[in-house]
Amino acid sequence: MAVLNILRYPDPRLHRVAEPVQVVDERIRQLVRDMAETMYEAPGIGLAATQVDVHLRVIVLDVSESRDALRVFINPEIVASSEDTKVYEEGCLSVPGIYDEVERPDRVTVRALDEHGQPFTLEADGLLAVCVQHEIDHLNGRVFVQYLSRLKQSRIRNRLLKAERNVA
Ligand code: GNR
Ligand code: NI
Repeated sequence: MAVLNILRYPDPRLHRVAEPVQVVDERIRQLVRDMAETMYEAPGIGLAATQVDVHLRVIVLDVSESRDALRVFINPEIVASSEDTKVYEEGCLSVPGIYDEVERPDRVTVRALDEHGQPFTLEADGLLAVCVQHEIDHLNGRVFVQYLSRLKQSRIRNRLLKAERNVA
């Protein structure tokens, strides 16, 4: 097991589009274990492989209070979205310290493979729906700040670049 390094905005690698997993093998299961350890240690409620500089379509997520309900999504696809939307104050492990409102479909149906390569379908609402959409965006190279105004994006970029200089 290993805690992996999480890329931080505005790292250009966060905008790479992840490739589908061809075979769910032991290598993928090891990646899932390392991603889960990284998410719990952070701590966060979700993590996309893109955030740890692995450009494969793999997500881990745990929105439970008790932190004992890991969900794994390989090659996830949103097959249905509700017309009605909800605004939620989002944060991101790749954009530390920044929280802002994002509007998304309130409910989504997701199809994916589990860590054994078995297909499943999940109907998500509430925080689970927010998180799974946020993570699938990462796999498509999209960070939540891209839903905000250009002015906010540029302020966030400058703030994080300055923070980076101060730790180096
Ligand atoms: O830990 C996280 N919390 C969170 C809160 C509101 C909306 C989305 C998220 S996901 C985030 C972890 C993360 O960055 N996943 O990509
Ligand atoms: Ni994120």
